[in-house]
Amino acid sequence: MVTFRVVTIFPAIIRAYVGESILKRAIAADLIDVTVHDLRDYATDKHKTVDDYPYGGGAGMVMKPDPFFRVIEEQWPDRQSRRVVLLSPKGRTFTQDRALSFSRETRQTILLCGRYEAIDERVREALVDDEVSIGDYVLTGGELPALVIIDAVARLVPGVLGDSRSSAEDSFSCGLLDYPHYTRPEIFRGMTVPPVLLSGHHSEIERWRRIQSLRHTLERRPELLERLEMSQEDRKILKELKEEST
Ligand code: JCZ
Repeated sequence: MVTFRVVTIFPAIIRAYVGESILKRAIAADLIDVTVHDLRDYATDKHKTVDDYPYGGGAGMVMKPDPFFRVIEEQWPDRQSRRVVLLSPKGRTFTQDRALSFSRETRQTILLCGRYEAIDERVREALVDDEVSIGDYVLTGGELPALVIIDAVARLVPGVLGDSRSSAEDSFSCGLLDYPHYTRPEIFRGMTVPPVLLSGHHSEIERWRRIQSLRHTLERRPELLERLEMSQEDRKILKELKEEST
């Protein structure tokens, strides 16, 4: 089972999200397990302080090391059975490939969510195995990144999506952006559905979808095409799409 342990001063943020929809079901079905640990419970003073002023001065507060050491040493003392992940804009970027490797992790994944300006460097030095960013923008804390990781990983665990949906068909799993989708009605506010989708010709529908995926990827994310394993047919379609745009 894939197990996430989230350390945060805002446990309600994590519980709210994993308590709904697909993650709620996956947890109830014992496909994944998420527990939330309030960092303040591991502060030792009467005000439950988890931050302090930075040595050397400067703006903002720094998270104290002691509560992190205490929660980890008390809850997960065995180094071999844990993988401590710090969420931070300084980490390596989280991708679909990394989501897949998290989904195959046998150790408990411990997600450390910071707040404030920074975290005492000795947490990294002594406790953190892996530092992960979800993208090049700055948030106010690690809770949303932790939820992004849990969400992206959970849907790759066999059984979580149900058998009618396969994560293998996703954008990024196949290396291309998704094609356009339509549902009823056939005409909505004067806008129609591409006739090929109503034709019942399955091979033509597949080809149309492949063309659309290649078109959108070429227009919006051309760098994804460099990593793609392309068939002769794909190469021909791409050549035509490139000629179209000139
Ligand atoms: C703690 N601010 C933790 C992570 N990818 C990404 N963007 N922003 C973060 C992040 C920001 C934070 C903290 C305070 C993570």
